[in-house]
Amino acid sequence: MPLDPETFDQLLDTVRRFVRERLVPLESEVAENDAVPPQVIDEMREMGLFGLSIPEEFGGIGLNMSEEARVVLELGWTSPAFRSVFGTNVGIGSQGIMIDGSDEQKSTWLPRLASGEIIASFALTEPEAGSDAGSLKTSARRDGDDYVLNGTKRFITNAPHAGIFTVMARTDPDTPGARGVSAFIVERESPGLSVGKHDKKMGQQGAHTADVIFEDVRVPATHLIGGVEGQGFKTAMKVLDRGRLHMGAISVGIAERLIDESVRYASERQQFGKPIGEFQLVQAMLADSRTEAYAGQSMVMDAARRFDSGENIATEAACCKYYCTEMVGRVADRAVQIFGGAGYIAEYPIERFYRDVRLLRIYEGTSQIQQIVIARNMLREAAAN
Ligand code: COS
Repeated sequence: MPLDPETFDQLLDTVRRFVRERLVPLESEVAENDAVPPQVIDEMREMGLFGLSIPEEFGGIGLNMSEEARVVLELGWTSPAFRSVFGTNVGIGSQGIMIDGSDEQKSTWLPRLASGEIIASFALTEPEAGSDAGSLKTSARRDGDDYVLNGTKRFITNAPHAGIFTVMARTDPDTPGARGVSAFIVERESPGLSVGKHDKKMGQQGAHTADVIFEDVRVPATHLIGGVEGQGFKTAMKVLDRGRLHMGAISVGIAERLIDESVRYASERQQFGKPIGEFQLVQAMLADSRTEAYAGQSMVMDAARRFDSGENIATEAACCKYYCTEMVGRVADRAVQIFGGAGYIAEYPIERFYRDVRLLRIYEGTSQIQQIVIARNMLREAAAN
């Protein structure tokens, strides 16, 4: 259910002001300390940001995908580390429960995720199973009323802060590939579950990833998402379809910030006796960035509208993720070029964003995986007709 336009505009305005007035001034501090201040996280809770996509009946704001995309475009104006604080609750951490969870699973967990009381992480990737997610090895062996989980998950966003994990594990050791995989809700406090030290990364300081290790972790059978074995890979793919659209939106948002920075710098910086923005070679870079960001935004909003009308958007979501994350990489590269030497030093935000956006082309499916998804779907459709 979409919000009434007035309420939605108010939300958008509140988020825009919070991002620009509260978060932007904290960017360097967050990058330096590799942490978002707890007080800011409390403010995010109060604003309802953890529950943006969770339906109102479970205590969230219940935005549809088009509305969520517009909010995410605003969030892109600042360091992606801020969005990561609540991003997994809005997206990949909660959506497995939302899409395929039982009524009881929804009413148990969604209100706590919507309020930000607990954080949810999505645990798919393993040391040996990245792009080939269907080959995952973490096992879930049925034992009475429980499953017993063993294995290691890698690069799990928000793992150090998570209260629950959506874990994809193999319930059927005799079925290789996607069909033997099931999805579980696993509580952080479960005996045998440990979280590794958080990884040192190229960028996105303040957002944390870590290994999650399962050693004979007993999970009640009631925590099997949807109560059906063998559906976990499909759940993960559906979660990622939505997540990839969200990634497209965040990329466009960051591109807008970088364009704003680039235009301001090009207007102020003088060389050869005039602002560098008066030189056509600089203008060409600005124009390319504006054109590409506009194309990205149009794609994201179109795919979001189709999603809201019930269409299968697996192809469109992959197109958005692929195009927009590559696009913001080019926009960031041009921003460094326009800033020249200043684009390379840490006093300006450009080099930080340049490093931050590099991850977007990798997580939630690399660009190459998106290409495969798009082309496979095209060929399947052609074969079906
Ligand atoms: N929605 C619903 N079901 C889907 C789906 C989707 N978007 N995509 C695939 N499926 C289903 C398929 O229909 C198939 O079902 P059947 O067995 O009933 O036919 C099943 O899932 C397996 O699909 P597929 O055969 O395409 O699986 P593959 O092992 O070939 O893998 C890719 C497909 C490569 C696309 C998948 O592994 C992937 O997305 N990898 C990247 C993972 C990723 O994004 N990781 C990032 C970490 S998470 S932040």
